[in-house]
Amino acid sequence: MITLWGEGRGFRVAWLLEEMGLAYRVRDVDLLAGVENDPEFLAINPGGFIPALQDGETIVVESVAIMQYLMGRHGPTPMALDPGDPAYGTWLQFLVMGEAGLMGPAFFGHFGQLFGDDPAQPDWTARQAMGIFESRRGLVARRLEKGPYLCGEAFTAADISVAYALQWAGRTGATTLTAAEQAYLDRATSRPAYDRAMDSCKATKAWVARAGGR
Ligand SMILES: N[C@@H](CCC(=O)N[C@@H](CS)C(=O)NCC(=O)O)C(=O)O
Repeated sequence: MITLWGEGRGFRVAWLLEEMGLAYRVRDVDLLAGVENDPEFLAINPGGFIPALQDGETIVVESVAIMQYLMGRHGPTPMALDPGDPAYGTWLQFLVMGEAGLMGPAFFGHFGQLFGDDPAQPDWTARQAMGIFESRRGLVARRLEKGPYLCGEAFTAADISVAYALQWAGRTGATTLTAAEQAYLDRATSRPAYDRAMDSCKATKAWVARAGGR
């Protein structure tokens, strides 16, 4: 049985697990309670961050690496494009960019602005991080002018990676989503696998409900 340790970006993993029809359980990890109080989790990821995936003897951290692991180890799946597919490069680019160019920068940019020394005057790092988020977001917008999903007509894991980041940015107030981004998220999250992942990720579901979303 696959175990997903922790939610947060682990929601991406739960969504993919549901899309692939793989059995799993979610083990809650409460970072706010102090990860040092959770030795069972620290034995899985001594780094103390979430998510982590446990699949038999294999443990993987980094949400996008976990996604690639699942598609490689438990595929084939329509969530992954074949290297021979003309859109393979685009797929890989947006799969990685969802975290490296969107979620990571938005997290540090937004919280750097909110909790920096002077919220009225965000420092260089916070401004730079939000600038990176905005430029990558522009690439997503240009891509979505060409089709309903990042790789055209087919919904893939690249959409899970990017949609999670856009949702987070909208929910936290890091940005105001455009009508096109909102329409994209509405399409992506209308999938039954999304609802099932929400049901598995109880902390995420509660947070989203507090934020007034779905
Ligand atoms: N790039 C990582 C980011 C992981 C990350 O920052 N997770 C947050 C919660 S969603 C966390 O555990 N923060 C505490 C820490 O990094 O020590 C991923 O995609 O999995």
